[in-house]
Amino acid sequence: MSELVLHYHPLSSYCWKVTIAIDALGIDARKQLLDLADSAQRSAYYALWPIGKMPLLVDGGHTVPETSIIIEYLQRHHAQQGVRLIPDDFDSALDVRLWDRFFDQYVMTPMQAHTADLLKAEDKRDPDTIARASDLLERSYAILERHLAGRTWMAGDAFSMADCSAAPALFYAVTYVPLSPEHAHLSAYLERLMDHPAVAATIDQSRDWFKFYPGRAGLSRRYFDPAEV
Ligand SMILES: N[C@@H](CCC(=O)N[C@@H](CS)C(=O)NCC(=O)O)C(=O)O
Repeated sequence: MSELVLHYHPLSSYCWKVTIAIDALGIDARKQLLDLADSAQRSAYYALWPIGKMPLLVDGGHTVPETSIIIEYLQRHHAQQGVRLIPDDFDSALDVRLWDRFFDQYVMTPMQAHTADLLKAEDKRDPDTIARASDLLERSYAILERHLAGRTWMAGDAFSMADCSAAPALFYAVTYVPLSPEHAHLSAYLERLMDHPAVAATIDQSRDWFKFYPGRAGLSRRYFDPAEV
């Protein structure tokens, strides 16, 4: 069988979504560190996937972009027998895809807007963009809080692709817009996610990189202590 390679970066939230899925599906894949700031790596990567977003899965001669598609592909072609992140039942699968999309569109995107703003020179930062991003995060948290009452995972009874998206999206989002006491269900869910073995393994592999995360001031001391840098 050809080698599976995932082009990734240990700080990238979308890469976490896939590394969590790889682990949960019991798949062996080589993780190839991608540094888009390096011009040679960047042009080689753009030759593979001209959109230039990571991660990217390469399976022999076949390249698979876009995290949700990568996870569907991995489940179909490489997962351990019987292990599922997207259920076989159509309506249950649709629910997983809905919440996966929710996290990508309404949590990851505003969270990334915060990171992108911090990467700009101070005089180029845009408070209006940040206010809009924070407002969207607050509204998403309120929807999630209602949805999670009485639930363990986002969709159905089992850990799914929706939870793979939720873990990195929420991990980083709360560094910019923290949860408050009114988010009791969401806070408990975030703790459950952090305790899931596949999530914990991905976070552990990224710990040494947190000192480079632009929003590190908001990271819990469980993950990053500025005094140790
Ligand atoms: N829709 C894409 C989003 C991927 C994405 O936004 N990746 C970020 C890293 S978390 C990226 O590649 N950023 C680098 C860039 O935009 O140059 C997916 O699901 O794969």
